[in-house]
Amino acid sequence: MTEAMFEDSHSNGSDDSAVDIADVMQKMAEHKGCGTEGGSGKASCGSSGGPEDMPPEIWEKVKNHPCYSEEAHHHYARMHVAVAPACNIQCNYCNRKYDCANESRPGVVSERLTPEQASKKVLAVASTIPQMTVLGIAGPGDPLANPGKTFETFRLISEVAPDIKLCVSTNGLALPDWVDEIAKYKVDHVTITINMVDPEVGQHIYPWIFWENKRLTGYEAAKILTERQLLGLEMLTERGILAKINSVMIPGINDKHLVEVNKAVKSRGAFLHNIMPLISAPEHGTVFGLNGQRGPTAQELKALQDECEGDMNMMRHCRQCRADAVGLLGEDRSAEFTTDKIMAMEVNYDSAGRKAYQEAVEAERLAKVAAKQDELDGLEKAGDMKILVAVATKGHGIINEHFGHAKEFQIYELSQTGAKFVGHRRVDLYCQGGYGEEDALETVIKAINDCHAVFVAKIGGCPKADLTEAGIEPVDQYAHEFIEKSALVWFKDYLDKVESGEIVHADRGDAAIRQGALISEAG
Ligand code: CLF
Ligand code: SF4
Repeated sequence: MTEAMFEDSHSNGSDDSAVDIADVMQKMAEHKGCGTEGGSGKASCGSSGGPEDMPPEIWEKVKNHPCYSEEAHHHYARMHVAVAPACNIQCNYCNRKYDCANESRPGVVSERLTPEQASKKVLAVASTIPQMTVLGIAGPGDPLANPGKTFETFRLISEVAPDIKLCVSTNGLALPDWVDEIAKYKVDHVTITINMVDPEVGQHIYPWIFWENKRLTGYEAAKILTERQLLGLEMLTERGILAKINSVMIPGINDKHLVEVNKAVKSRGAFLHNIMPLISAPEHGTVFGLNGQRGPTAQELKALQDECEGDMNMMRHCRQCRADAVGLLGEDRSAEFTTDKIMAMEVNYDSAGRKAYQEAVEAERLAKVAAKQDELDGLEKAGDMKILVAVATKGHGIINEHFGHAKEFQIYELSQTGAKFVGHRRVDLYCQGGYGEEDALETVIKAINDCHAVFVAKIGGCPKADLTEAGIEPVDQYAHEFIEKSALVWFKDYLDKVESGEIVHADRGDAAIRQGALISEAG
Protein backbone atom coordinates (compact mmCIF):
# COMPACT_ATOMS: atom_id res chain seq x y z
CA MET A 1 0.00 0.00 0.00
CA THR A 2 1.54 3.30 -1.05
CA GLU A 3 1.00 6.59 0.64
CA ALA A 4 -0.44 8.07 -2.57
CA MET A 5 -3.33 5.63 -2.43
CA PHE A 6 -4.58 7.53 0.57
CA GLU A 7 -5.03 10.72 -1.37
CA ASP A 8 -7.98 9.23 -3.28
CA SER A 9 -11.43 8.32 -2.06
CA HIS A 10 -10.78 6.96 1.39
CA SER A 11 -12.38 9.90 3.14
CA ASN A 12 -15.17 8.84 5.50
CA GLY A 13 -16.97 12.16 5.51
CA SER A 14 -16.51 15.90 5.68
CA ASP A 15 -14.44 17.64 8.33
CA ASP A 16 -17.28 19.84 9.60
CA SER A 17 -17.03 18.38 13.08
CA ALA A 18 -13.38 19.38 13.31
CA VAL A 19 -14.31 23.01 12.69
CA ASP A 20 -16.93 22.86 15.43
CA ILE A 21 -14.53 21.32 17.87
CA ALA A 22 -11.92 24.03 17.22
CA ASP A 23 -14.56 26.49 18.27
CA VAL A 24 -15.33 24.42 21.32
CA MET A 25 -11.66 24.28 22.29
CA GLN A 26 -11.59 28.04 22.31
CA LYS A 27 -14.65 28.05 24.54
CA MET A 28 -12.97 25.52 26.74
CA ALA A 29 -9.89 27.70 27.11
CA GLU A 30 -12.19 30.48 28.27
CA HIS A 31 -14.01 28.18 30.67
CA LYS A 32 -13.85 29.03 34.35
CA GLY A 33 -10.77 27.69 36.06
CA CYS A 34 -9.15 26.88 32.74
CA GLY A 35 -8.74 30.38 31.39
CA THR A 36 -5.92 31.11 29.02
CA GLU A 37 -3.48 33.64 30.40
CA GLY A 38 -1.34 34.69 27.48
CA GLY A 39 1.22 32.29 26.15
CA SER A 40 1.50 30.28 29.31
CA GLY A 41 -2.14 30.17 30.27
CA LYS A 42 -3.95 27.00 31.19
CA ALA A 43 -5.24 25.46 28.02
CA SER A 44 -7.31 22.57 29.25
CA CYS A 45 -8.87 20.89 32.22
CA GLY A 46 -6.87 17.71 31.84
CA SER A 47 -7.51 14.07 32.50
CA SER A 48 -9.01 14.41 35.97
CA GLY A 49 -11.81 16.64 34.69
CA GLY A 50 -15.45 15.60 34.63
CA PRO A 51 -18.47 16.77 32.62
CA GLU A 52 -18.73 19.92 34.76
CA ASP A 53 -15.17 20.94 33.80
CA MET A 54 -15.49 21.09 30.03
CA PRO A 55 -17.94 21.74 27.20
CA PRO A 56 -20.16 18.77 26.31
CA GLU A 57 -18.52 18.30 22.91
CA ILE A 58 -15.10 17.80 24.49
CA TRP A 59 -16.56 15.61 27.21
CA GLU A 60 -18.09 13.40 24.51
CA LYS A 61 -14.62 12.93 23.03
CA VAL A 62 -12.85 12.10 26.28
CA LYS A 63 -15.46 10.54 28.55
CA ASN A 64 -14.81 6.97 27.44
CA HIS A 65 -11.19 7.33 26.34
CA PRO A 66 -9.15 5.62 29.07
CA CYS A 67 -6.02 7.70 28.44
CA TYR A 68 -7.64 11.13 28.09
CA SER A 69 -9.86 10.73 31.17
CA GLU A 70 -8.44 9.36 34.41
CA GLU A 71 -11.95 8.56 35.56
CA ALA A 72 -12.69 6.61 32.37
CA HIS A 73 -9.62 4.46 32.76
CA HIS A 74 -11.21 2.52 35.60
CA HIS A 75 -14.09 1.49 33.32
CA TYR A 76 -13.09 1.57 29.65
CA ALA A 77 -10.49 -0.38 27.75
CA ARG A 78 -8.25 0.39 24.79
CA MET A 79 -6.50 -1.84 22.34
CA HIS A 80 -3.46 -1.36 20.16
CA VAL A 81 -2.68 -3.06 16.87
CA ALA A 82 1.01 -3.41 16.04
CA VAL A 83 0.91 -2.58 12.33
CA ALA A 84 3.74 -0.02 12.12
CA PRO A 85 7.22 -1.60 12.32
CA ALA A 86 9.54 1.10 10.92
CA CYS A 87 10.85 4.19 12.67
CA ASN A 88 12.38 7.41 11.36
CA ILE A 89 14.37 8.46 14.44
CA GLN A 90 16.48 6.84 17.15
CA CYS A 91 15.86 7.51 20.84
CA ASN A 92 18.55 6.62 23.39
CA TYR A 93 15.96 4.79 25.52
CA CYS A 94 14.90 2.51 22.67
CA ASN A 95 16.29 -0.80 21.48
CA ARG A 96 14.90 -1.36 17.98
CA LYS A 97 14.68 -5.09 18.59
CA TYR A 98 11.69 -4.24 20.75
CA ASP A 99 8.72 -1.89 20.44
CA CYS A 100 8.62 1.90 20.42
CA ALA A 101 9.56 2.86 23.95
CA ASN A 102 7.62 6.10 23.67
CA GLU A 103 4.42 4.22 24.41
CA SER A 104 5.73 0.85 25.42
CA ARG A 105 8.00 -0.43 28.13
CA PRO A 106 11.39 -1.60 26.92
CA GLY A 107 11.84 -5.32 26.56
CA VAL A 108 8.41 -5.91 25.03
CA VAL A 109 7.93 -7.45 21.59
CA SER A 110 4.59 -7.33 19.84
CA GLU A 111 3.24 -9.57 17.12
CA ARG A 112 3.23 -7.62 13.84
CA LEU A 113 -0.10 -7.51 11.99
CA THR A 114 -1.26 -6.57 8.50
CA PRO A 115 -4.09 -3.99 8.34
CA GLU A 116 -6.50 -6.81 7.46
CA GLN A 117 -5.42 -8.89 10.46
CA ALA A 118 -5.65 -5.79 12.61
CA SER A 119 -9.20 -5.16 11.49
CA LYS A 120 -10.20 -8.74 12.32
CA LYS A 121 -8.52 -8.39 15.69
CA VAL A 122 -10.43 -5.21 16.52
CA LEU A 123 -13.72 -6.94 15.76
CA ALA A 124 -12.72 -9.97 17.83
CA VAL A 125 -11.77 -7.82 20.82
CA ALA A 126 -14.82 -5.55 20.50
CA SER A 127 -17.05 -8.63 20.52
CA THR A 128 -15.35 -10.03 23.63
CA ILE A 129 -14.72 -6.83 25.60
CA PRO A 130 -17.73 -4.51 25.14
CA GLN A 131 -16.10 -1.73 27.15
CA MET A 132 -13.24 -1.52 24.60
CA THR A 133 -13.86 1.94 23.16
CA VAL A 134 -10.54 3.05 21.66
CA LEU A 135 -8.25 1.64 18.99
CA GLY A 136 -4.76 3.07 19.10
CA ILE A 137 -1.81 2.60 16.79
CA ALA A 138 1.35 3.12 18.81
CA GLY A 139 4.02 1.08 17.16
CA PRO A 140 6.00 -1.06 17.31
CA GLY A 141 7.84 1.70 15.39
CA ASP A 142 6.39 5.09 14.51
CA PRO A 143 2.87 4.94 12.99
CA LEU A 144 3.53 7.95 10.74
CA ALA A 145 6.75 6.42 9.44
CA ASN A 146 4.41 3.66 8.18
CA PRO A 147 1.55 5.79 6.85
CA GLY A 148 0.26 3.24 4.35
CA LYS A 149 -0.33 0.55 6.97
CA THR A 150 -1.52 3.00 9.61
CA PHE A 151 -4.17 4.76 7.54
CA GLU A 152 -5.33 1.58 5.81
CA THR A 153 -5.95 0.12 9.27
CA PHE A 154 -7.92 3.20 10.31
CA ARG A 155 -9.93 3.04 7.09
CA LEU A 156 -10.86 -0.60 7.55
CA ILE A 157 -11.82 -0.13 11.18
CA SER A 158 -13.88 3.01 10.62
CA GLU A 159 -15.90 0.99 8.09
CA VAL A 160 -16.57 -2.06 10.24
CA ALA A 161 -16.71 -0.52 13.73
CA PRO A 162 -17.62 3.17 13.45
CA ASP A 163 -18.34 3.53 17.18
CA ILE A 164 -14.70 2.89 18.11
CA LYS A 165 -12.58 5.99 18.68
CA LEU A 166 -9.32 6.15 16.71
CA CYS A 167 -6.08 7.22 18.32
CA VAL A 168 -2.47 7.45 17.17
CA SER A 169 0.85 8.07 18.85
CA THR A 170 3.91 9.48 17.07
CA ASN A 171 7.36 10.91 17.62
CA GLY A 172 6.14 13.85 15.53
CA LEU A 173 8.84 14.02 12.86
CA ALA A 174 6.43 13.18 10.03
CA LEU A 175 3.33 14.62 11.72
CA PRO A 176 2.95 17.87 9.70
CA ASP A 177 2.82 15.79 6.49
CA TRP A 178 -0.06 13.67 7.78
CA VAL A 179 -2.28 15.99 9.81
CA ASP A 180 -4.82 16.32 7.00
CA GLU A 181 -4.98 12.54 6.61
CA ILE A 182 -5.47 12.23 10.38
CA ALA A 183 -8.39 14.68 10.16
CA LYS A 184 -9.82 12.84 7.13
CA TYR A 185 -10.06 9.56 9.03
CA LYS A 186 -11.54 11.33 12.07
CA VAL A 187 -8.67 10.31 14.30
CA ASP A 188 -9.66 12.52 17.20
CA HIS A 189 -6.79 11.78 19.56
CA VAL A 190 -3.12 12.20 18.71
CA THR A 191 -0.19 11.73 21.06
CA ILE A 192 3.18 13.33 20.29
CA THR A 193 6.21 12.34 22.35
CA ILE A 194 8.07 15.59 23.05
CA ASN A 195 11.06 15.24 25.35
CA MET A 196 12.64 18.64 24.66
CA VAL A 197 12.12 21.98 22.98
CA ASP A 198 15.82 22.86 23.03
CA PRO A 199 18.15 21.01 20.61
CA GLU A 200 21.00 21.37 23.14
CA VAL A 201 19.00 19.00 25.35
CA GLY A 202 17.66 16.99 22.44
CA GLN A 203 21.06 15.94 21.11
CA HIS A 204 21.58 13.93 24.32
CA ILE A 205 18.33 12.02 23.75
CA TYR A 206 18.27 11.49 19.97
CA PRO A 207 21.46 10.26 18.23
CA TRP A 208 19.91 10.61 14.76
CA ILE A 209 16.83 11.25 12.67
CA PHE A 210 16.10 10.16 9.12
CA TRP A 211 14.95 13.26 7.29
CA GLU A 212 14.52 13.98 3.58
CA ASN A 213 16.41 10.81 2.65
CA LYS A 214 19.37 11.65 4.87
CA ARG A 215 20.49 10.55 8.29
CA LEU A 216 21.11 13.67 10.40
CA THR A 217 22.78 13.69 13.79
CA GLY A 218 23.45 15.89 16.82
CA TYR A 219 22.12 19.42 17.25
CA GLU A 220 20.87 19.68 13.67
CA ALA A 221 18.77 16.51 14.02
CA ALA A 222 17.27 17.60 17.34
CA LYS A 223 16.49 21.08 15.94
CA ILE A 224 14.51 19.67 13.02
CA LEU A 225 12.72 17.22 15.29
CA THR A 226 11.56 19.86 17.77
CA GLU A 227 10.45 22.22 14.98
CA ARG A 228 8.42 19.46 13.32
CA GLN A 229 6.87 18.34 16.62
CA LEU A 230 5.73 21.83 17.57
CA LEU A 231 4.48 22.58 14.04
CA GLY A 232 2.53 19.33 14.07
CA LEU A 233 0.99 20.21 17.44
CA GLU A 234 -0.09 23.64 16.16
CA MET A 235 -1.65 22.05 13.06
CA LEU A 236 -3.62 19.60 15.21
CA THR A 237 -4.89 22.40 17.43
CA GLU A 238 -5.97 24.43 14.38
CA ARG A 239 -8.05 21.47 13.26
CA GLY A 240 -9.59 20.83 16.67
CA ILE A 241 -7.93 17.43 17.11
CA LEU A 242 -7.17 16.65 20.76
CA ALA A 243 -3.43 16.35 21.29
CA LYS A 244 -1.75 14.69 24.23
CA ILE A 245 1.97 15.14 24.83
CA ASN A 246 4.04 12.31 26.26
CA SER A 247 7.42 13.19 27.78
CA VAL A 248 9.97 10.74 29.14
CA MET A 249 11.58 12.08 32.34
CA ILE A 250 15.34 11.45 32.17
CA PRO A 251 17.06 12.65 35.36
CA GLY A 252 20.05 14.92 34.68
CA ILE A 253 19.13 15.29 30.99
CA ASN A 254 15.64 16.75 30.61
CA ASP A 255 14.04 16.59 34.07
CA LYS A 256 14.31 20.34 34.79
CA HIS A 257 13.75 21.20 31.12
CA LEU A 258 10.36 19.44 31.03
CA VAL A 259 8.84 22.46 32.78
CA GLU A 260 9.76 24.45 29.64
CA VAL A 261 8.33 21.70 27.46
CA ASN A 262 5.12 21.87 29.46
CA LYS A 263 4.81 25.63 28.83
CA ALA A 264 5.59 25.25 25.13
CA VAL A 265 2.99 22.56 24.51
CA LYS A 266 0.33 24.20 26.63
CA SER A 267 0.66 27.49 24.77
CA ARG A 268 0.16 25.57 21.51
CA GLY A 269 -3.12 24.04 22.68
CA ALA A 270 -2.13 20.58 23.95
CA PHE A 271 -5.03 19.00 25.82
CA LEU A 272 -3.02 16.90 28.23
CA HIS A 273 0.60 16.32 29.31
CA ASN A 274 1.79 12.86 30.31
CA ILE A 275 5.22 12.83 31.97
CA MET A 276 6.42 9.23 32.16
CA PRO A 277 9.44 7.80 33.99
CA LEU A 278 12.43 6.59 31.98
CA ILE A 279 12.51 2.81 32.34
CA SER A 280 16.10 1.78 31.84
CA ALA A 281 18.08 -1.33 32.68
CA PRO A 282 21.23 -2.83 31.12
CA GLU A 283 19.33 -5.91 29.89
CA HIS A 284 17.19 -3.69 27.63
CA GLY A 285 20.30 -3.03 25.54
CA THR A 286 19.47 0.67 25.08
CA VAL A 287 22.08 3.45 25.14
CA PHE A 288 20.68 4.70 28.43
CA GLY A 289 20.40 1.17 29.83
CA LEU A 290 24.02 0.41 28.98
CA ASN A 291 25.48 3.71 30.17
CA GLY A 292 23.76 3.47 33.54
CA GLN A 293 21.32 6.33 33.05
CA ARG A 294 18.84 5.99 35.90
CA GLY A 295 15.11 6.64 35.82
CA PRO A 296 13.37 8.92 38.35
CA THR A 297 12.10 7.75 41.73
CA ALA A 298 8.36 7.82 42.36
CA GLN A 299 8.60 11.03 44.37
CA GLU A 300 10.82 12.79 41.79
CA LEU A 301 8.24 11.97 39.12
CA LYS A 302 5.35 13.14 41.28
CA ALA A 303 7.15 16.38 42.19
CA LEU A 304 7.66 17.25 38.51
CA GLN A 305 4.06 16.35 37.67
CA ASP A 306 2.87 18.51 40.59
CA GLU A 307 5.04 21.42 39.42
CA CYS A 308 3.64 21.26 35.89
CA GLU A 309 0.10 20.74 37.15
CA GLY A 310 0.11 24.28 38.50
CA ASP A 311 -0.26 25.36 34.88
CA MET A 312 -1.86 22.38 33.19
CA ASN A 313 -3.41 19.16 34.42
CA MET A 314 -1.38 16.05 33.97
CA MET A 315 -2.04 12.49 32.94
CA ARG A 316 -0.80 10.31 35.79
CA HIS A 317 -2.40 6.99 34.92
CA CYS A 318 -0.31 6.01 31.89
CA ARG A 319 0.87 2.38 31.97
CA GLN A 320 3.48 2.71 29.19
CA CYS A 321 1.66 -0.08 27.45
CA ARG A 322 2.72 -2.49 24.71
CA ALA A 323 2.14 -1.82 21.00
CA ASP A 324 -0.32 -4.74 21.05
CA ALA A 325 -1.90 -4.07 24.47
CA VAL A 326 -5.55 -5.05 24.99
CA GLY A 327 -7.78 -4.33 27.98
CA LEU A 328 -8.10 -1.85 30.81
CA LEU A 329 -4.90 0.18 31.23
CA GLY A 330 -3.84 -1.76 34.31
CA GLU A 331 -4.35 -5.17 32.73
CA ASP A 332 -3.07 -6.76 29.54
CA ARG A 333 -5.18 -9.34 27.74
CA SER A 334 -3.09 -9.40 24.56
CA ALA A 335 -2.26 -13.09 24.99
CA GLU A 336 -5.98 -13.92 24.53
CA PHE A 337 -5.90 -12.33 21.08
CA THR A 338 -2.91 -13.72 19.22
CA THR A 339 -3.24 -13.96 15.43
CA ASP A 340 -3.89 -17.71 15.59
CA LYS A 341 -6.66 -17.25 18.11
CA ILE A 342 -8.40 -14.33 16.38
CA MET A 343 -8.33 -16.03 12.99
CA ALA A 344 -10.14 -18.98 14.56
CA MET A 345 -12.70 -16.81 16.39
CA GLU A 346 -16.35 -16.41 15.45
CA VAL A 347 -16.84 -12.67 15.45
CA ASN A 348 -20.21 -11.19 16.29
CA TYR A 349 -19.98 -7.40 16.29
CA ASP A 350 -23.06 -6.49 18.31
CA SER A 351 -23.16 -2.71 18.43
CA ALA A 352 -26.51 -2.67 20.30
CA GLY A 353 -25.04 -5.01 22.93
CA ARG A 354 -21.94 -2.86 23.25
CA LYS A 355 -24.08 0.24 23.70
CA ALA A 356 -26.21 -1.42 26.39
CA TYR A 357 -23.10 -2.58 28.24
CA GLN A 358 -21.59 0.89 28.12
CA GLU A 359 -24.81 2.40 29.48
CA ALA A 360 -24.50 0.06 32.46
CA VAL A 361 -20.89 1.20 32.90
CA GLU A 362 -22.06 4.82 32.96
CA ALA A 363 -24.57 4.01 35.74
CA GLU A 364 -21.82 2.35 37.77
CA ARG A 365 -19.58 5.33 37.20
CA LEU A 366 -22.22 7.81 38.39
CA ALA A 367 -22.80 5.71 41.55
CA LYS A 368 -19.08 5.84 42.25
CA VAL A 369 -18.92 9.63 41.88
CA ALA A 370 -21.98 10.08 44.12
CA ALA A 371 -20.47 7.82 46.81
CA LYS A 372 -17.30 9.91 46.85
CA GLN A 373 -19.29 13.16 47.08
CA ASP A 374 -20.96 11.90 50.25
CA GLU A 375 -17.61 11.65 52.04
CA LEU A 376 -16.17 15.06 51.20
CA ASP A 377 -17.51 16.75 54.34
CA GLY A 378 -15.36 16.77 57.47
CA LEU A 379 -11.95 16.75 55.77
CA GLU A 380 -10.99 20.30 56.85
CA LYS A 381 -9.16 19.00 59.89
CA ALA A 382 -6.53 17.53 57.53
CA GLY A 383 -5.10 21.06 57.23
CA ASP A 384 -1.99 20.81 55.02
CA MET A 385 -1.64 17.07 55.50
CA LYS A 386 -1.43 15.00 52.31
CA ILE A 387 -0.90 11.27 52.48
CA LEU A 388 -0.69 8.53 49.90
CA VAL A 389 -2.46 5.18 49.99
CA ALA A 390 -2.10 2.20 47.66
CA VAL A 391 -5.05 0.20 46.33
CA ALA A 392 -5.29 -3.30 44.86
CA THR A 393 -7.93 -3.24 42.13
CA LYS A 394 -8.94 -5.07 38.98
CA GLY A 395 -10.88 -2.01 37.77
CA HIS A 396 -14.36 -0.45 38.03
CA GLY A 397 -13.09 1.88 40.77
CA ILE A 398 -13.56 -0.90 43.34
CA ILE A 399 -11.21 -2.51 45.87
CA ASN A 400 -11.53 -5.94 44.34
CA GLU A 401 -8.05 -7.47 44.16
CA HIS A 402 -6.28 -9.84 46.56
CA PHE A 403 -2.94 -8.45 47.80
CA GLY A 404 -1.10 -11.51 46.52
CA HIS A 405 -2.60 -11.27 43.03
CA ALA A 406 -1.94 -7.56 42.42
CA LYS A 407 0.41 -6.78 39.50
CA GLU A 408 0.11 -3.10 40.26
CA PHE A 409 -1.21 -0.80 42.97
CA GLN A 410 -3.09 2.39 42.23
CA ILE A 411 -1.94 5.35 44.32
CA TYR A 412 -4.34 7.96 45.73
CA GLU A 413 -3.42 11.17 47.49
CA LEU A 414 -5.75 12.00 50.39
CA SER A 415 -6.03 15.59 51.54
CA GLN A 416 -8.64 18.06 52.68
CA THR A 417 -9.81 18.36 49.07
CA GLY A 418 -10.61 14.65 48.78
CA ALA A 419 -9.07 11.56 47.17
CA LYS A 420 -7.08 12.08 43.98
CA PHE A 421 -5.53 9.43 41.73
CA VAL A 422 -1.82 10.29 41.42
CA GLY A 423 -0.23 7.22 39.88
CA HIS A 424 0.30 3.51 39.94
CA ARG A 425 3.16 1.19 40.82
CA ARG A 426 3.88 -2.05 39.03
CA VAL A 427 5.07 -4.87 41.28
CA ASP A 428 6.14 -8.49 41.12
CA LEU A 429 3.31 -10.85 42.01
CA TYR A 430 3.53 -11.67 45.72
CA CYS A 431 1.53 -14.87 45.46
CA GLN A 432 3.29 -17.36 43.16
CA GLY A 433 1.73 -20.78 42.79
CA GLY A 434 -0.26 -20.38 45.99
CA TYR A 435 2.68 -19.38 48.16
CA GLY A 436 3.86 -15.98 49.27
CA GLU A 437 7.21 -14.94 47.85
CA GLU A 438 9.37 -13.04 50.37
CA ASP A 439 11.57 -11.43 47.68
CA ALA A 440 8.47 -10.20 45.88
CA LEU A 441 7.10 -8.76 49.11
CA GLU A 442 10.25 -6.73 49.48
CA THR A 443 9.77 -5.22 46.00
CA VAL A 444 6.10 -4.49 46.79
CA ILE A 445 7.10 -2.66 49.97
CA LYS A 446 9.72 -0.66 48.05
CA ALA A 447 7.16 0.24 45.39
CA ILE A 448 4.59 1.57 47.88
CA ASN A 449 7.01 2.71 50.56
CA ASP A 450 5.69 6.28 50.37
CA CYS A 451 2.16 5.11 51.28
CA HIS A 452 0.57 5.06 54.73
CA ALA A 453 -1.85 2.23 53.95
CA VAL A 454 -2.65 -0.39 51.33
CA PHE A 455 -6.30 -1.24 50.59
CA VAL A 456 -6.96 -4.81 49.47
CA ALA A 457 -9.89 -7.19 49.03
CA LYS A 458 -8.02 -9.87 50.98
CA ILE A 459 -4.58 -10.42 52.48
CA GLY A 460 -2.83 -13.24 54.31
CA GLY A 461 -1.34 -13.07 57.81
CA CYS A 462 2.34 -13.03 56.80
CA PRO A 463 2.32 -10.10 54.38
CA LYS A 464 0.00 -8.27 56.79
CA ALA A 465 2.59 -8.48 59.55
CA ASP A 466 5.48 -7.49 57.27
CA LEU A 467 3.59 -4.50 55.85
CA THR A 468 2.65 -3.34 59.35
CA GLU A 469 6.27 -3.63 60.42
CA ALA A 470 7.26 -1.49 57.40
CA GLY A 471 4.79 1.17 58.57
CA ILE A 472 2.17 0.51 55.87
CA GLU A 473 -1.26 -0.33 57.31
CA PRO A 474 -2.97 -3.21 55.47
CA VAL A 475 -6.69 -2.35 55.17
CA ASP A 476 -9.10 -5.12 54.15
CA GLN A 477 -12.39 -4.04 55.68
CA TYR A 478 -13.55 -2.21 52.52
CA ALA A 479 -13.41 -5.24 50.21
CA HIS A 480 -15.55 -4.78 47.07
CA GLU A 481 -16.45 -1.20 47.96
CA PHE A 482 -15.68 1.97 45.97
CA ILE A 483 -12.04 3.08 46.25
CA GLU A 484 -12.38 6.82 46.79
CA LYS A 485 -15.28 6.61 49.21
CA SER A 486 -13.49 3.93 51.28
CA ALA A 487 -10.21 5.82 51.27
CA LEU A 488 -11.94 8.97 52.52
CA VAL A 489 -13.76 7.08 55.30
CA TRP A 490 -10.40 5.58 56.36
CA PHE A 491 -8.70 9.00 56.13
CA LYS A 492 -11.24 10.64 58.40
CA ASP A 493 -10.71 7.86 60.92
CA TYR A 494 -6.94 8.39 60.60
CA LEU A 495 -7.38 12.12 61.23
CA ASP A 496 -9.52 11.37 64.32
CA LYS A 497 -6.80 9.09 65.67
CA VAL A 498 -4.13 11.73 65.08
CA GLU A 499 -6.31 14.32 66.79
CA SER A 500 -6.93 12.09 69.81
CA GLY A 501 -3.23 11.25 70.09
CA GLU A 502 -3.85 7.54 69.43
CA ILE A 503 -1.34 7.71 66.56
CA VAL A 504 1.39 10.16 65.63
CA HIS A 505 1.37 11.26 62.00
CA ALA A 506 4.76 11.00 60.29
CA ASP A 507 5.79 11.54 56.67
CA ARG A 508 6.82 8.46 54.67
CA GLY A 509 9.94 8.05 52.51
CA ASP A 510 10.37 7.70 48.75
CA ALA A 511 9.40 4.72 46.59
CA ALA A 512 11.01 2.91 43.67
CA ILE A 513 9.64 2.65 40.13
CA ARG A 514 9.98 -0.91 38.88
CA GLN A 515 12.61 -1.03 36.13
CA GLY A 516 12.44 -4.68 35.06
CA ALA A 517 11.18 -5.60 31.63
CA LEU A 518 7.69 -7.03 31.45
CA ILE A 519 7.78 -9.55 28.63
CA SER A 520 4.24 -10.85 28.93
CA GLU A 521 1.64 -10.00 31.50
CA ALA A 522 -1.10 -12.33 30.42
CA GLY A 523 0.66 -15.34 29.01
FE1 CLF B 1 -3.01 3.92 22.92
FE2 CLF B 1 -1.76 6.09 23.48
FE3 CLF B 1 -4.07 6.22 22.27
FE4 CLF B 1 -3.93 5.52 24.79
S1 CLF B 1 -2.03 4.34 25.14
S2 CLF B 1 -2.25 5.34 21.43
S3 CLF B 1 -3.38 7.51 23.95
S4 CLF B 1 -5.08 4.48 23.21
FE5 CLF B 1 -2.37 5.50 27.20
FE6 CLF B 1 -0.84 3.42 27.03
FE7 CLF B 1 -0.01 5.58 28.29
FE8 CLF B 1 -0.26 5.57 25.75
S5 CLF B 1 -1.70 4.29 28.87
S6 CLF B 1 1.12 4.33 26.87
S7 CLF B 1 -0.97 7.14 27.13
FE1 SF4 C 1 12.14 3.68 19.35
FE2 SF4 C 1 9.77 4.89 19.26
FE3 SF4 C 1 12.02 6.35 19.53
FE4 SF4 C 1 11.43 5.15 17.23
S1 SF4 C 1 10.26 6.82 18.23
S2 SF4 C 1 13.42 5.13 18.25
S3 SF4 C 1 10.51 3.21 17.88
S4 SF4 C 1 11.21 4.90 21.01
